[in-house]
Amino acid sequence: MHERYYVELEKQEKLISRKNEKSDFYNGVFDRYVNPVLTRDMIPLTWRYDLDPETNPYFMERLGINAVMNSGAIYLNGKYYLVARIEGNDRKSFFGVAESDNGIDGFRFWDYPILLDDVCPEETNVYDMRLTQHEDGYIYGVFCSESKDTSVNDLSAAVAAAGIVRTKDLKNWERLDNLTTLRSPQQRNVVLHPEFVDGKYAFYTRPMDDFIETGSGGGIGFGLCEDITHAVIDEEKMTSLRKYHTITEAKNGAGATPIKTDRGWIHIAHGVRNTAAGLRYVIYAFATDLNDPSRVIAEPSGLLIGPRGEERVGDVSNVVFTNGAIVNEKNEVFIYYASSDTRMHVATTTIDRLIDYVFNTPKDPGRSVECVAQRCNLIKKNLEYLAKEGKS
Ligand code: M1P
Repeated sequence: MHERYYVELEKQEKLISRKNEKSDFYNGVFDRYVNPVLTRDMIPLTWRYDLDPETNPYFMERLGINAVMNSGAIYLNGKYYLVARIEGNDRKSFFGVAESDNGIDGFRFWDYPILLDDVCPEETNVYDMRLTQHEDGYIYGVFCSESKDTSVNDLSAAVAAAGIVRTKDLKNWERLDNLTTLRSPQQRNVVLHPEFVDGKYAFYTRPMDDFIETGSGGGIGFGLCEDITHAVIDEEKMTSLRKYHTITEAKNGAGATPIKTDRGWIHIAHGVRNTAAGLRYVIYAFATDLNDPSRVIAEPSGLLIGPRGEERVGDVSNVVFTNGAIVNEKNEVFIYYASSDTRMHVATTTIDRLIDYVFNTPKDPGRSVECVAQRCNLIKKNLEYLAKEGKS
């Protein structure tokens, strides 16, 4: 064995076993943590190096990893699992399962990444899996299946579709047909709802006219299908809409599988706006009706999580993106999010706090003058309160 192997192994062990702590960030809604939960340096050495000195005398990384990001999440038998998007130096993404006992540190990848059935010869890239523990007994993974668009004379043109797999143990994965949406040529950020709706499988979709631009796609869609093994959605209703001069103006997309609460389904999604420095991605939340999960019933104003500090910088800077959250038996909530398409973080809160945030944060009134009036009302209430308490 090359001596450098032991040095690298020790460095990695230190990184994986270091305790994560809450940072001093405070807003009362959620806690941030000092360390990321997954980085490319946590990818097993066996995935990157040839350990045999005969064939790798310089102990060179033969298959490097560029980033570990947008991860689906699930809580099973008291363990926290992330199905991470791992991007090789070759720009191709794939999935790997990382497991932790507490959800905030100690995430360790299993021996092998997930090798999906090779059923789509045209598929070039896969990424951003959402995991849904469905009431039919399966765990579904819905991800973006990307292929080259051969219908136009443009080297970069691509088509995004929703791939679907299912499993019971995160080890054996059965690939099903890609989702077909009859009225949308492209789909990304598709999430399976955990319960049947009107006896059918229900998906949150993100209709798009093209690979990057959503174009006429007005926001997060919702559609039903009879047969998950050959999923076809005819009509997509709109749920959370893109709106002018908000965090969702350019596009938005479903993120974590919706969380069921007494007050409604809580959705943690992403919103995108354009800036002179490029697209800015933030995470926001909304709630839909328990009986009609397509009907938005609460929309707190603005962003829930924005990129801060070091999170701002990476391969695609100024981005935070979520596609996985976990609720444990203590009603603690773990929101997993990637920063700048580079590494994974966790933010923690509770169901009670999330409900309070989603249902009691004022709505965005839509115009500066009304936003100032909204803030003045808060200030007036606070000054009156302070006076009453003798603290003014
Ligand atoms: O680079 C930021 C994100 O861009 C895409 O998001 P959307 O589908 O909303 O455009 C996704 O490809 C995502 O993976 C990526 O993090």
